[in-house]
Order: sequence, then structure tokens, then C-alpha cells
Amino acid sequence: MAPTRKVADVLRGRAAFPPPVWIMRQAGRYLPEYRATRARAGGFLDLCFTPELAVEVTLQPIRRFGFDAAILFSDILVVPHALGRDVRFEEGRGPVLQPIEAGEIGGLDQSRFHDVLAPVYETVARLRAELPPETTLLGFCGAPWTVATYMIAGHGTPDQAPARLFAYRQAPAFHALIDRLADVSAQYLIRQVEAGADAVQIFDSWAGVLDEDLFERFCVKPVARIVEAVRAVHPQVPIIGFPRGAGVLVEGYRERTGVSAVGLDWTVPMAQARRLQQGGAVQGNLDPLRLVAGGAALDDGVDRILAGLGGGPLVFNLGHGIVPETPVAHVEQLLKRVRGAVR
Ligand code: 1CP
Repeated sequence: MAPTRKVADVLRGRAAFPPPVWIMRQAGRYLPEYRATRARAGGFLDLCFTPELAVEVTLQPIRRFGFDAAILFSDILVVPHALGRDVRFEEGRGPVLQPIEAGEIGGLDQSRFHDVLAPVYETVARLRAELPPETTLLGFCGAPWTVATYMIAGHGTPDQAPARLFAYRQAPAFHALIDRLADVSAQYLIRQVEAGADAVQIFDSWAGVLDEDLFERFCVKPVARIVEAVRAVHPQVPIIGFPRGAGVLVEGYRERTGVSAVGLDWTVPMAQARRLQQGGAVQGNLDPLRLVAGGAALDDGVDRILAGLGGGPLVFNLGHGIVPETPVAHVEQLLKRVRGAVR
């Protein structure tokens, strides 16, 4: 009999209480064992592309906390790297890319895409073999809009002004970039599923800076295109969409993109979250700073989510990634609170 993987089950719409739990960026700098492996790896991309090390850091939070899902250790920016763009991760500065110009988009080189990403697929396969059978393995990619923001600006920005201006001023080239990213991202997710991922998440971390028109064209449509392409090959695989910061535009996101589950950031009000849950699973949405603060701020935040969303299909998570200064003891407190919950 196939093992029960709670996160995957909930993502398909089956409610469980207490809900299964994992944390975005659960492998990361708040863990001393991550910092040690990271130091050993040298560069950040070396960590992503050395299966032995990527497997190790993916498993670290599973060993320590027993989360219900493991998320592949990699980064959304391996996709531009695999398209031949120069991508570096600088200590204390984050990702730095060579900003793409309109004239370069047609020439993006896809010929080595899967060869460059082969170590990622190997990491997924090794993970599925090593993980406890009940732990869901999540693959992921960045949504085209979010990946494009880094390709255009060359680094993170607070409002993605360079990418928004590019979209307005050079619309045909921008469209071509988004379409290309949607196609290769779908191929990338399909390979992850074939290597053993039980479900996948599409991170649209910068969905929140677009007006309604651009949100529809550059967040909703390309994610729908990815979902359609993945489902054509793997009709049953759960897909989580995470349009961070979309505000009221998240209404109807599941129906318009075809994702199985919607990831919610912490600003989504409970009434809206409950409405979204009528259509299927939701994931989220504790403020990561409640986890930094601990104490009553953490307990109250957890209780509120469990009371509001615990009656339906919920994957408990933060509303965005865990921050490096989070005390490990607070993660333990969160898990105890979620897992000890009674209704
Ligand atoms: O040196 C380090 O250790 C760098 C920190 C770091 C880590 C731990 C980066 C650089 N990436 C990662 C791993 C990572 N990135 C994962 C691993 C799996 C996990 O445990 O969750 C995932 C899923 C991502 C996804 C990612 N990368 C996103 C989407 C999710 C989100 O947080 O919004 C984004 C926007 C990135 C880009 C990126 N990579 C790294 C940084 C610091 C950033 C953000 C840069 C910025 O906007 O300024």
C-alpha cells in the first residue's frame, strides 16, 4: 500500500486536524548545521548543485523537527543560470545577476537547460529514497514574473521598479521573456516530479507589486500555463501557487490558474482565507516575525490560524520564509502548539 503523505493529501483537499506543517526556507541560516554545511560548500550554487550537500541540508530540518514536508534545497534563480545567464550569490548581498536587455531575450540558450539542472534532479531522487515514507517531498520553481524581476534588475529591489518599467516600455520583449520562463519552468517541474517530488510549489514572491492588469497577464496567465503543461503529463500532482502580497487579487487565483492549493501570506484576512478554503486547500499564514518574537505572540498567532482554518484543508506554514534570526526553540514551540492542538 502506498504510504500516507499528509501534506500531499491535504493539498488534494482532504482536511486533517491537527494540520500537517512545514516552514518556507526551513533549511537555512537559522540552523547551525546549515551554516556549517554552507561554509563547507563554498559558493551557494555549489551547495545547490552538489547532490550530497543539497540532500544533507534538505534533511537537516526534517531530522531536527520532523516536519511533514521536505522542500528540495535549491533556489528559484537556478533557472536563469541554466539558461546561460550569469548568476552569483554574494555574501551579505544576496543574488547578483547580469541584467538582461530586450535584445538578449530571443537568444536565451535552452540547449543545456536539463544538463545544468541534472544535479537538482539527482538531489530529488536521492531525497525521495532517503526521506521517511510519510514525509511529502516538495519540488519548486519561481513563477515567471518573480524570476523575471531578478533577471531584469540584476538583484532584489523593494518594489521591482526595473521589471515593471521594462514591462510597460518593452512589452513584446517582456512577454517573450515571461513565455519562455513559463515553458522552461514547466519542463523543470515535470522533471522534478519524474525524479520523485510528490507535489510542487510555484513561488510568486513579487506578485504584490503589480496592478490588476499586469497581475492578470504576468502572474495569473503564466502560472496557468505552467499548471496546464505539468497537468498534461502528471494530471494528479498537487501544485501550490504562492502569490505573495496579492491582496484582494488572490480572490479566484485557484480557479484562474488551476493550482490545487493557494499559499497565503500573513496579511490575508481570516475571512478571505476561509472563503478561499471553500475551493480547496490553503497553506500558511503565520507572520514570520511572530516566530522570531515567540511567547504569547507566537501562541496566539498559531491558535488564531488553527481556529479559523483548522476545520478545512490546511497546511500550516509561515506567510513567508523563516528569517535567519529566528531562535530554534521558537520553531519547537510552534510545532508543539500545532501538533498538540485539540478541537
Ligand atoms: O547564503 C545563503 O545561505 C543564502 C540564503 C538563501 C537560501 C537558504 C538563498 C539566497 N536561497 C536559499 C534557499 C531557497 N530559496 C530555498 C530552499 C528551500 C527551503 O528551505 O525553503 C527556496 C525555496 C528558495 C526560493 C527563493 N529564492 C525565493 C522564493 C521564496 C521567497 O523567499 O520569497 C526567492 C525570491 C529567492 C531569491 C533569493 N535567493 C536567496 C536570497 C537571499 C533571495 C532573495 C533576494 C532578494 O529579493 O533580495
